[in-house]
Amino acid sequence: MSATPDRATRAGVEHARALIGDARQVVVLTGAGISAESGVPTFRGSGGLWKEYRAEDLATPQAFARDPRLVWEWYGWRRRVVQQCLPNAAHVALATAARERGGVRIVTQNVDGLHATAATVPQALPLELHGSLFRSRCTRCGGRWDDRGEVNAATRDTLPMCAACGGLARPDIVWFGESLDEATLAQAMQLAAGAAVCLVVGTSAVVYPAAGLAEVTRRHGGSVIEVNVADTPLSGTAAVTLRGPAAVVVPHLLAPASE
Ligand code: BJW
Ligand code: ZN
Repeated sequence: MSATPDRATRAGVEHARALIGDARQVVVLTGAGISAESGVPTFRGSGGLWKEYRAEDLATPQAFARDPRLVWEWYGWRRRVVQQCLPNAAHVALATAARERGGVRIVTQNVDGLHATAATVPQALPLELHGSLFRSRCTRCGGRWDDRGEVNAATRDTLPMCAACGGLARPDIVWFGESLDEATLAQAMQLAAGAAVCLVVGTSAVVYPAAGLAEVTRRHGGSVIEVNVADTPLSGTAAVTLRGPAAVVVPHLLAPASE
């Protein structure tokens, strides 16, 4: 969508605004696309991380067991990239809606922390389904801690370690084949089931169980609104599909009626 949406898009935006306006509860499911305009690389599609790197080599427990240095080197680079990025207009519009309108909860697959940076009140903090780039976890004692530090992956001995037990640390991220935190997922499912609208922003909707949240809302009688620059498996069943960049479309959807 350009800055001046065409008629079809305007009708879609108005339909979506009406659905959101009428909804007591809105759950927002976000993916890497919402942070694209902040400069955070997405995973799939042209320019995505999985075009250059293999998920099997970097984002599985087997990869970490095989070569923790390689995996930490990649996460150290990702931390440095994301630390240069700021929330964009979509993150800010969602945080503002969560603060001012009430009944809006954000569930994110992203590990970049940008929703949390944009949040000014606790209800705007997201549920983070896949963990955080800025948290580490001990592979021995399971302790977790905030970690924004530079990663020195020169040798195995310089890798991040647990201050409590000296065990090897790992990124506190949910890799392929690993279970999501049970309580976080249960809360997300409950939000999706109780929402009149599931607003899905910038996800390819292929990674489960996150992608299933929109279907949970639909099965409970709610509507799905999708914002994405491309088609996804959700596009066909969504009540409204809006093609355009999140930082342009999302603020249009959530601006108060008088604007
Ligand atoms: C814009 C835009 C703009 C661009 N504006 N839009 C077969 C074998 C083994 C496992 C499975 C299997 N089948 C299913 C599974 C389960 C698996 C899974 O779903 N795999 C599928 C890929 C097939 N899921 C899991 O393993 C999960 N665990 C689990 O299910 O446990 C139980 C179980 C275990 C074992 C077997 C079966 C079940 C865990 C999933 C963890 C995902 N982790 C990652 C993190 C990686 C590393 C890291 O970040 O450091 O999470 S993978 C990666 O994908 C990351 C993301 O959160 C996730 C989703 O990606 P997302 O956000 O959708 O990004 P993209 O890049 O895919 O899409 C961006 C979108 O934005 C695109 O649509 C663009 O068009 C759009 N866009 N610019 C708006 N400006
Ligand atoms: Zn430990």
